[in-house]
Amino acid sequence: MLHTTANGRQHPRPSHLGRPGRWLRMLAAALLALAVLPLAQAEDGYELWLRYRPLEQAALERYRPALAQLVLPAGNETQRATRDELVRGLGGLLGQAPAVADVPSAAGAVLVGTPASLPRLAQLGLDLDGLGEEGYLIRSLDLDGRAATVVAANTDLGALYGSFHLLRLLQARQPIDALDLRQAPNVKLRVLNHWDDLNRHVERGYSGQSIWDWHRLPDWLDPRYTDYARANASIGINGTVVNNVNANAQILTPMYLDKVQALAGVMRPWGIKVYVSARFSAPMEIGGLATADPMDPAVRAWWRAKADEIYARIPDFGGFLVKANSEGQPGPQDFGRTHADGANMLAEAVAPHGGVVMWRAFVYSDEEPDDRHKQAYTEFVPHDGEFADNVLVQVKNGAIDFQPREPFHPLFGAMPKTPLMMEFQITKEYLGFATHLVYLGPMYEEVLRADTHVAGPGSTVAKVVDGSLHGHALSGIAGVANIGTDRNWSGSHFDQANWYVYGRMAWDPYLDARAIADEWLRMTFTADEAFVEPVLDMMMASHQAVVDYMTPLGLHHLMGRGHHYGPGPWVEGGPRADWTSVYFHRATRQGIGFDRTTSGSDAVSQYAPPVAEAFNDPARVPEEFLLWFHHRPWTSTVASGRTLWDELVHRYSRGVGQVERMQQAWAGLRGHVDAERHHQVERFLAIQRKEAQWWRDASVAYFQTFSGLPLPEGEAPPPHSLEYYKSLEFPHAPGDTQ
Ligand code: GCW
Repeated sequence: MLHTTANGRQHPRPSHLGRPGRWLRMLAAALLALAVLPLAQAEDGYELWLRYRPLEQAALERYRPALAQLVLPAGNETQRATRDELVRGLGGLLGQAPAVADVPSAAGAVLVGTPASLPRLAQLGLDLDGLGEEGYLIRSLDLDGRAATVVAANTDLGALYGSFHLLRLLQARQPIDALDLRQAPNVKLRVLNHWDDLNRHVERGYSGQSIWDWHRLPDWLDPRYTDYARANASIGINGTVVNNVNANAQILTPMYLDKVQALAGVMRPWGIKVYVSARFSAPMEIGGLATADPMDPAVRAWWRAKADEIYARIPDFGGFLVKANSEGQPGPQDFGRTHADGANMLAEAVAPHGGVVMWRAFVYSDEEPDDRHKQAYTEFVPHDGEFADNVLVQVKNGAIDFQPREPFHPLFGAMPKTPLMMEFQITKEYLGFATHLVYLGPMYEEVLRADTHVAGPGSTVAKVVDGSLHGHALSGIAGVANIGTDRNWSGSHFDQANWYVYGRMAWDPYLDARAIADEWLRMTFTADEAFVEPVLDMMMASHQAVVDYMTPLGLHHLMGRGHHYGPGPWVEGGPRADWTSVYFHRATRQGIGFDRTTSGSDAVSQYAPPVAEAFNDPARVPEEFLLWFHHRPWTSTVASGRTLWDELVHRYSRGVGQVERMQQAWAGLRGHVDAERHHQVERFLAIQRKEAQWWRDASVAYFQTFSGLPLPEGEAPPPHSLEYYKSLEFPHAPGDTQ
């Protein structure tokens, strides 16, 4: 007798399950479970971490008696979404849909709601203080002599988040008989930024087209929107900016606002607010005004009227995200005004409605000869204290641009009077697109845990971002989405983990990247330890691997021009120096690296003294940032005892070697996971292996023309000439700007 397990393999069925009555009940339960699983069963990744496949027998026996009955209200959309998710989730995981009742009447009742929505909860005297509008508690307790579980919150949204947490516990096979959990998010705005154009092109998108089907909106609401909202709610994301920061003003026209309104309607039950990227010159482009000067009364009135128009349609509209005076985008400086002037004008328009403005600090100017690393700090710090209360300044994790590894941005901690949002990139523009297996959890963790020292030791970036360091009630994190129309949403199965870890760390920036990967693997693939452990190791080592084979030892910005695909350390010339590679690596016959010390560009001095001193000293700078801050001789010695040149080559090869190890580990896992996903990951790892080698070979060939040194012993020479690597062109690489 065979049955199919969560991962699609077949196993002999234990004989004690063979009684006919039980068989029929199980069959009926399975059919019911199928009925509540509207998503496709193919293992194409569509279901993300919400797969809800039946658990193995031991888990079923533990969980079923404890989760026999659902007691929850269904009086509004969020409550119904919660009920449907629990019925779907428990039905799928337990192989039988739980009974739904108005009052607890059996052992194993699960009460879900708020004191207002579920009177029985109000009688329990639960302490909901401190859970705020989004927090929840999950507790095992005795209810009239019967074991029960409560998921309680102050709001329906809190109860929804708690329900997802309960499902996650089952997916991770955690014990649920003595629960006493309290959770509330540390960060208020947990937002995805879609760099999606209105023609469905996604800037730096590697997973198909934009999921927003603008042409068919508002009349056709693709069911994918609901699944998107579910997935985001499951990890606590509560906002989405639907269009590219390189914004088209048309998003603010009535025709598009109709569409945004329709999307907001889908998102609302799941606690997700909709925001749009606003083009600063919109009053001129779609408003017929002669200027967009933020001090011009007509311009201010235009934005106020625009905000009123939006809020009349979308009362819970989140607000605006703005990229201004950056990479050619219009902004207040075009009119002789400051970033604060521009942000405050928009803030004034949305403030009466409770909206916010997320104003990006990703600015640098080609008229400014100073080190690009320094420019955002130089431009923004003088305006600390000038921004309106509902403005957040959104800062990329590092000072250059989402490079494989960057030291934390010196703005974190340097604007104590302004809430600073973190902007992470989830899409892997500089980390191998969607084909390279790179788990970003360790990278996010490294930045969030970095100590700015601005208010003494322990002043971590996480504390700046969650507002606790400088006492801000408003706080936020943004992640540039990796979501598109690909069936698996993110372009590859493992890139789903980056969406997941982003959401989990946005909720709690103190979480551990490994623990999150562990839960994600169990939810997404299988809880089979023989699978989880080796894959966890692969994921945790993957970020260092990509840093090694692309930009070791603090090198940065060495990718192909424009599309950013593949190596391009030779890139030079063109419209601006800081769009080239040679600007950043500064290789000469003598050495390599960007001197940002006090005797160089002095970017180090933008950090608090203890950090600045360490970064400034070649003996104390963390080795991963050596060439970020220092120009070093090829023959200088590094920690390993090797020369810099030898170490560089060693690291390039080490990165390639790590990808080979990932390939081997994955090949050994065939049979532990469905063939469909196993195959795609296997093929993608082969692409990664090939491209890692290409990065290594091209970089070594190029830098050797400077060092003039032989390759260390045992290192294979690049198989092609440097000219060959330079000649490669990729005119249709995905995700390029349009
Ligand atoms: O990383 C760079 C990208 C641009 C992007 C820009 C930004 C949206 O190459 O495509 O533009 O950053 O963050 O504004």
